[in-house]
Amino acid sequence: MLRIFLSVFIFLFASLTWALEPPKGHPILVISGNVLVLNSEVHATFDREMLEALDWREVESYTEFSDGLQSFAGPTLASVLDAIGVSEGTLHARALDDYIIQIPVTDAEAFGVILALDRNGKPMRVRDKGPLWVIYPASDPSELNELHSSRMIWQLKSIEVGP
Ligand SMILES: Nc1nc2c(c(=O)[nH]1)N[C@H]1C(S)=C(S)[C@@H](COP(=O)(O)O)O[C@H]1N2
Ligand SMILES: [Mo]
Repeated sequence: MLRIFLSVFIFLFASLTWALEPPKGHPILVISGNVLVLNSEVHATFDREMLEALDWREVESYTEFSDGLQSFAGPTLASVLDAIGVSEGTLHARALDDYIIQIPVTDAEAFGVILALDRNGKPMRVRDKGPLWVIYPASDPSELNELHSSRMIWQLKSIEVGP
């Protein structure tokens, strides 16, 4: 009896911690495909407030595009994937300009990738490569490489999670 009670309790607790509320604000990022936790019929959609509640980091980084060290802030990609139960596979990331690039899920942890919303303390607008820019932090210009640069997709709007 106790065992049944305990498993019901654990199940309820697990489903509570895994629920994802639908966004109240303007949707910024839509993730679909092999996703365990959804907040609409087929997507996990995030607004800024939801992204702010994840593992928020501020990193000083060089990019191929910008001059000198820039400060970027946003949730780690790992925490976004964690929130929707994605632990393996490939992210097919798409930008507003329809640039598409594949990002292995393993990059999230391996390179401390963040989904930057702010640059130098300000939210990035679409004209500043926002609202989301995938950043592979590089504290020295010598750490920049063409593979990671090509995965640093700006104006990111959606991700399809595939095998
Ligand atoms: N949305 C979007 N992101 C993108 C690209 C693009 O064309 N569109 N180009 C990628 C490539 S191939 C590189 S090398 C880096 C840096 O490109 P840049 O030096 O032209 O800024 O951004 C990446 N992110
Ligand atoms: Mo590139």
